[in-house]
Amino acid sequence: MQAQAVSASSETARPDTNKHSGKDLPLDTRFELGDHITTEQQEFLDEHGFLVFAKVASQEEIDRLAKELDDIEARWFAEGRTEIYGIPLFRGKPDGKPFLQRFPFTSCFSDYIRDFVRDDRFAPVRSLVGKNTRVGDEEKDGVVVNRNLNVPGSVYQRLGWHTDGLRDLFYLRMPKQQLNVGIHFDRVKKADGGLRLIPGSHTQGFWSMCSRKVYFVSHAPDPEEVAVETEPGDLTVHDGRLWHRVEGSPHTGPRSLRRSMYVPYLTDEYQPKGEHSRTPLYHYLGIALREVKQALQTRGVL
Ligand SMILES: O=C(O)CCC(=O)C(=O)O
Ligand SMILES: [Fe+2]
Repeated sequence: MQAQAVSASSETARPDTNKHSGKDLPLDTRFELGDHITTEQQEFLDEHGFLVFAKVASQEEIDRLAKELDDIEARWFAEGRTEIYGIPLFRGKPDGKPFLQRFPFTSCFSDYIRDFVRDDRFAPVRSLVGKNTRVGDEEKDGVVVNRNLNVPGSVYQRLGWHTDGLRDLFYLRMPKQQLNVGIHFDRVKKADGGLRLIPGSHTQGFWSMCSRKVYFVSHAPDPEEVAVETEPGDLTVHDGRLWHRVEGSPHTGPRSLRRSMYVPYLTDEYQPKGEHSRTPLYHYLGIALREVKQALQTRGVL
């Protein structure tokens, strides 16, 4: 079965009325971010585990964020960095030129990004996470930017099925709600790949969360998945307990570029990382896989 598309063409700018329950709104509803979260929006999130807010950032802001990334990339290359605060950089080599594909902790390296993620417009989104949220600039992986690209030499075209609660599952505890707030830089329609998620899977039980898919290995479309379509500047919120994946772009070259920025708004115990933080074990597996992939690509096997 084909994934439904959460489409840009559906209604936007829904007024704050509560004539019907947010649960009944179409899965492709694009909400408008106002100065508070409406009842409908909260009900939609509770039911389905995600929300899409249309055009929360302007094109100028997206362009500026993209430029900040280029500057950070140049700086990290000049310094010969392979990891930041223990988190490895995903470094592809499209056309033989180094290209970073996952940037952790960006707000520690750009004042613009640091200020941007603290802008007042995000206050209602932060209120979804909790009462006194902080920006986790140097916690977890910080403000992360992904650059998916489909060209030979890319190390990050797509991402397999997962929930973001793997660490908790490892310790045999049920992950708590963790809301991921993403800013999307590019126009990505269902046919362009992009974020896929299984609505409602955030309320699944422990074993389903462990075993419904093979973490990161399984890429096959699910009959219940929806495709989250985005326009530049859209903001998405998804519950980390949802099953989700990133479908690779069928295009190649620049047309396949997909950039997403995730902001950790946190309420739990402050756990900062720094220059001397150790690399989490599971990242070594990722490093090895990316190296094998690149070696195979270089030899023309992939
Ligand atoms: O790129 C995205 O939109 C999602 C990435 C993701 O799910 C993750 O990094 O855990
Ligand atoms: Fe994820």
